[in-house]
Amino acid sequence: MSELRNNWELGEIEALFDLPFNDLIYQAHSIHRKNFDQNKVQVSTLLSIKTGACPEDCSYCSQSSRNDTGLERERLLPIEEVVSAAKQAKENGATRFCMGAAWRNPTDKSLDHVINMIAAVKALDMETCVTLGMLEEEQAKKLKDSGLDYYNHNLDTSPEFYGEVISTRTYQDRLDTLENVRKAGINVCSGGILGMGETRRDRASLLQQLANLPEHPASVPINDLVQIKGTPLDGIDKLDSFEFIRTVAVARIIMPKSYVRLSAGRAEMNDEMQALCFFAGANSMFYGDRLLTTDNPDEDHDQQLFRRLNIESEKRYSSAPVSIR
Ligand code: SAM
Ligand code: DTB
Ligand code: SF4
Repeated sequence: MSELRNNWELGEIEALFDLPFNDLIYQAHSIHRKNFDQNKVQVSTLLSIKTGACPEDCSYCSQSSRNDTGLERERLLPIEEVVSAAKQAKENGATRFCMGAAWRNPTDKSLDHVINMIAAVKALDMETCVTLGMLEEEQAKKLKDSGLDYYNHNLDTSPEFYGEVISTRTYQDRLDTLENVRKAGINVCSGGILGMGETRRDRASLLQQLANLPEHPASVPINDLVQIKGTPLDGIDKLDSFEFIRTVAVARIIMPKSYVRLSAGRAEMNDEMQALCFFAGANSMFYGDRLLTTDNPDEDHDQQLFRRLNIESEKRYSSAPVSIR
């Protein structure tokens, strides 16, 4: 059994990043196969349940009202639309349905609507995940009582680089939300975005923050920035593919039992790069031709990729909390 550590020093993580590429992915893959079936990938499908007009100023996001991205705003979706999208996702093979809302935080009234959605999706025997922005302790408890399995709330980047990306909420706000989620007994899903102009040290520092939380997040989404016209980060230099794969590998090594999710940005990755990410320890991904507001590879393509790599999607309809201790 691999040892789970919550006391990673930045220098140790940077040293992993600095390893020769082959040594790094060999180490990551060895840890991966000790902890998981290396030929299985968990698949989640996303749905934007409330789109656009977000008061936050995240400089990567199509949904911030500060960014003139031409996105049409939508009100909270009716529950019937959510259920029909979830049914479709299940038919297509997803085991988890993730609902995202462009909010700074949910109001108590909107939370009640989301709670009804969670109950309806759970009734389809799917795992549920929501990402609704900052949460108070009481709100997290209500979500737990509704049977929610996962809450996604990303740290996004290192504490040092964070101020370059977002000014309307602090890093500590994010850590507080994660604490409220964890204390309520909901599985934490938290990761970040690469390719926003951060340094390798920032990537190491983001992973350090995640690994040194009191418990490793059950899932760690690693997003490659999707550049969106009208956002301040549009046009920034793309991150080198091998650096992305290195980050996946380091996440796998320092959080050996967490699901590492190959998240946004797959539409611009070739199949070979995705295969290397799976080898380096990614074992989850978003499946379905849409993320929240941008495109994801289409399902036929992903099914073909899985067949070419003999990868099976993980069938796991349990709603029991995943113990990663
Ligand atoms: N509004 C809520 C929040 O920010 O917590 C939930 C939805 S928000 C869209 C969820 C996450 O998606 C963000 O924290 C960010 O990590 C990721 N994301 C958003 N836009 C992205 C983009 N253009 N490229 C990559 N990841 C992105
Ligand atoms: C996460 O880390 N990535 C997902 C999910 N959590 C909510 C969102 C990606 C969004 C990509 C840009 C878009 O489609 O708007
Ligand atoms: Fe709003 Fe979330 Fe987009 Fe930030 S990432 S602007 S909080 S929807």
